[in-house]
Amino acid sequence: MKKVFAALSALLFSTMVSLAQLNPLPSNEQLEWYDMEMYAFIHYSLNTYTDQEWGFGNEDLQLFNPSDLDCRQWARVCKQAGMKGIIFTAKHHCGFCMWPSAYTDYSVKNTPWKDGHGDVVRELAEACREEGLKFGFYLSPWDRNHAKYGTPEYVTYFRNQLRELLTNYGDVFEVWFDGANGGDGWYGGANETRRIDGKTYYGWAETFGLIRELQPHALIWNDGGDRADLRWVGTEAGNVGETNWSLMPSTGSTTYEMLHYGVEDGDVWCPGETNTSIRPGWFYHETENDHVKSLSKLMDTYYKSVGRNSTLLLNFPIAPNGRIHPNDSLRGIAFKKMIDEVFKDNLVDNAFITVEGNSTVIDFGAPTSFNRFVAEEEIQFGQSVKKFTLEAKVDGEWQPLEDELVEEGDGLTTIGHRRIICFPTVRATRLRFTINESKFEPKIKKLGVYLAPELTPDIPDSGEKKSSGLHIYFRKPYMMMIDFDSEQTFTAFRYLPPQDTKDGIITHYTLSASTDYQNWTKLASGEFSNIVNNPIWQTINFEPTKAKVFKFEADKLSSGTRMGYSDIEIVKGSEIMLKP
Ligand code: FUL
Repeated sequence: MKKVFAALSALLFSTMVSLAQLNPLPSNEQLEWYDMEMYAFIHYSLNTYTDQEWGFGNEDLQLFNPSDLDCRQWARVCKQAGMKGIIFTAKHHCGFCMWPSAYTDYSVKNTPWKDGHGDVVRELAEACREEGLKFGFYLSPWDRNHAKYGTPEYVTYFRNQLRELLTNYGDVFEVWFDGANGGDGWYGGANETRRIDGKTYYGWAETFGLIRELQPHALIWNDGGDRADLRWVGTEAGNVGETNWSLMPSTGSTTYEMLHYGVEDGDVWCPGETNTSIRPGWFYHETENDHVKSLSKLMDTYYKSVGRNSTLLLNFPIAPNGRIHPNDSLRGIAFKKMIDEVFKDNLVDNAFITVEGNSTVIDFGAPTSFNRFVAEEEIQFGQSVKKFTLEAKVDGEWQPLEDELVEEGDGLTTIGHRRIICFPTVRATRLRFTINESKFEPKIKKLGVYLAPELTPDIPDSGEKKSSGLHIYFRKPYMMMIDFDSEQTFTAFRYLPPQDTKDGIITHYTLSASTDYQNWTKLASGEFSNIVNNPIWQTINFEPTKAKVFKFEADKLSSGTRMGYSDIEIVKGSEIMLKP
């Protein structure tokens, strides 16, 4: 009898396991995470004082001495901007620790700030608790300061730091392991390039185990190895695919397509988190103060993240004085106000609903204007909907509606936790929502119909390509020449990498100038940090230089064999531009 029972329970267990594999489900922590909708990233480190995106690892500790560091201001601003938590760069690639780690001297404890007695991580964790925000941290696996980076000793160091952060600062909701890994750096003075295999070097299974043990409710974000709880969406531009499955295969490498659209028949729940910055860069640069994203851009980002079965991790950089700059805070707060405004009145609340087969008809009783549709699945039972349609009854005729934010097709594919569809305002008596294809019996939790105020689109810059007025030619696939009719004085060179492909993006460059094509002066050489994931304008400043021709060489490309560009600008005159 016992044997029969054991066999039956084994059968039941294996059926449950295979059912779970067929329809993987989110954990409670993942369900809570979706409901956070938006939370903030905060980028702050020595880079803030060197005007860099990636520090090399040898930046002077004396630079860190903010006059007015106020983590409560960060938390208040983030809360007012609708953020439900903060993920802080406890350590960025430069290796500088924003807490007094016992395992390195390269931290706040050896800076003039508070005479070395300060701890930014502690101040922020406390501020978050006071404001009712969740707290998380970013710990860069890549460390350009550490002498042992690349050896097993560094992995022990990395885990020791992780342990400090997981035990000394209260509850942690998310741990973020950046995928940028290995390359050149200071490495304790070695000043060399070190390559590691991001999938194996850090021993992710054991590293994750530490987190599970010390903070069992923390979600792990990782794009460089074993599948974690959350995935990158393949871009830092602030959008995930309109088709967005929360599933991934539990093992194996991931392509951009998998990250951006998820994998319909994946065997683990691993939803995409959409990360982007409120400005072009992740760190503060004074030159970007007038480039804080507009309200319409932020709303577009919201629709393409929270509105596509994802969450939005929106970065606020800290300015050198130790506070969020007013331009960013005002825009962030206006963003939250606009979201509240758009979703203030759900027109479904006063409508009459009927269900006809796979269709739900929302009858408004009279011609009603609207331009947003929202649907939510009961995702605790899995993600089911593959394809749906929307139709509005205008003057007695059914008219199809399409997602105006997608370039191809009608965009009406997956739903998941929440799907928001934007379309031009229609005046209709009814709206029909039909589920055409699903993986299993779908369960819809909520429907919404709204009338969003019209937003003036971004004021675009003239859109004119600056390079079109330049005489550009290539001597070699990795050497660009730009020549002018006459000798003139120049002060800066600007490069906008290709925007639609990673091929040809220059990550390391040399720039030289000449007045006669014979004698060349090297003006600069170096790295364009994070240019692959965030392909924004890069500025190379130099002392006012007389030149007739510039030689711009690609010392290293991200991929491909030919240097690429979207735009080039060469600044004349005597005024030096600030970076970037
Ligand atoms: C990237 C990093 O290299 C950037 O500096 C930034 O931290 C961003 C969030 O992730 O991969």
